[in-house]
Amino acid sequence: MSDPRLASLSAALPDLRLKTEAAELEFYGRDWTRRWTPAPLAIALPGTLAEVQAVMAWAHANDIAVVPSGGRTGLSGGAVAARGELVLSLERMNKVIDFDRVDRLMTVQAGMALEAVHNAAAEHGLIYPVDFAARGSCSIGGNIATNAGGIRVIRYGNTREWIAGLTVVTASGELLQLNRGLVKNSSGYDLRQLMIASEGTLGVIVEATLKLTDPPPPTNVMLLALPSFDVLMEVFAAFRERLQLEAFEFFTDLAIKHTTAHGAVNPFAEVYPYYVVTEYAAGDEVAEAAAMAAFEFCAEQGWVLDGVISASVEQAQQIWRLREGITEAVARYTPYKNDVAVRISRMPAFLARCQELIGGAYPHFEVVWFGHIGDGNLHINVLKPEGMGQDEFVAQCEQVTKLLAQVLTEFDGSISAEHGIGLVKKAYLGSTRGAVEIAMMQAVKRALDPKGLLNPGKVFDA
Ligand code: 2HG
Ligand code: ZN
Repeated sequence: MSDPRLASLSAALPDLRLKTEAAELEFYGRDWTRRWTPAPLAIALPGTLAEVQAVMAWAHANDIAVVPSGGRTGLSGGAVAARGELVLSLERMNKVIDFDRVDRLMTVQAGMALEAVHNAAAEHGLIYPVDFAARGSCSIGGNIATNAGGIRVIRYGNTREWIAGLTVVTASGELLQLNRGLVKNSSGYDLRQLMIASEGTLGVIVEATLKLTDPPPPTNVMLLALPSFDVLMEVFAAFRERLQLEAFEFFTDLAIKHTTAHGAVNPFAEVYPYYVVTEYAAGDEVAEAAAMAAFEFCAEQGWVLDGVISASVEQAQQIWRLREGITEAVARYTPYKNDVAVRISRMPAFLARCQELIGGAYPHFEVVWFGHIGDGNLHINVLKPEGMGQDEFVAQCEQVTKLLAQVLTEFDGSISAEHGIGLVKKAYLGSTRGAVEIAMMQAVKRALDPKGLLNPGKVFDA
């Protein structure tokens, strides 16, 4: 055992799985940001709720900081352990605990992968509708800790909407049962909602009771080619007026260049400047006709240049790969990411300002634009040029993010739409939240974690 402090943990919990090998510390100490050098004290992998409580009680008694850990697919450094923290991985706690057909609720352990949650819901003929590309690797606990969004928010909302109850272990190892699956509960503060998006700074989410719903009617996927950024919101409005949208996503020619280089197939013979992937209910002739009408209307206006409708599930998946594959396709350029949001109605003006700012600031960098345009959520990935040092690159990008943060304040937007603040956006929290609000959040943190041991330094410095 490398660190003498761990001896007392092993003595107290002889059955606890603990990892201390260098490769394991490296693996569990980082997330997808790859910006910080992992340096955890050790990795604890509890198998039961009681073990999680005991680990937290031990950490509390010994003043050891703890980083709760799921699939570590986060993009904001929220799950990074670079300062000698104990990583508390929930990966072994990955089972369905309960399903109730009348309540339409499924209780799962936090370490379950999102895709496994989807599959478990499907076994009961229902869906858990939150979905995004990292579904195979991310964990439901991490989704809740960041209030994950994704590609179906336009139809179903964020993770927050789908959580009917949480079991949480506090900083000192006590157990909280929050909301217990109730639909109605006006009995004071909703601590369940406080835990959602708290990024592991207020408690360790160990179990979650998820709401399930009916599967959507059959859907089709349409890929559209657009001539310019300016018509994007017009196309969105035209489609939303005529169709029940399940998703409405946008990306650029640069994005498609990278995803096709990574194995995705572009069904168009030409390369166009902008693209939309939309999925919509298409169960009958009326819906099919509405989809065609939306397309033809946009084509007549000159807002779309070309389009393809999926004719099979495989083709729908192929189209989705063009959008969902972007993060993976650009990962080798260690992108600097911004994940910003404004009200949907302000999107056109905001996009114009962003294009002006980003286009002017990075003429020497490749910038990949994409996002959940129907949610007012834009992803901006600046790709690190080959040969440029990581620190120099990040320093240049941070200068522009400062300006972007000012624009966001002007637009009443958010510096993080769905990825969280973590370490990456900590310096910009003030662009989105007022000073009084941040002081109150810090007070909440102190009340729930007086020793400041839960994921310290993430979101803000307490
Ligand atoms: C997505 O929408 C994810 O695909 C990742 O939120 C975004 O890589 C990104 O910047
Ligand atoms: Zn996204």
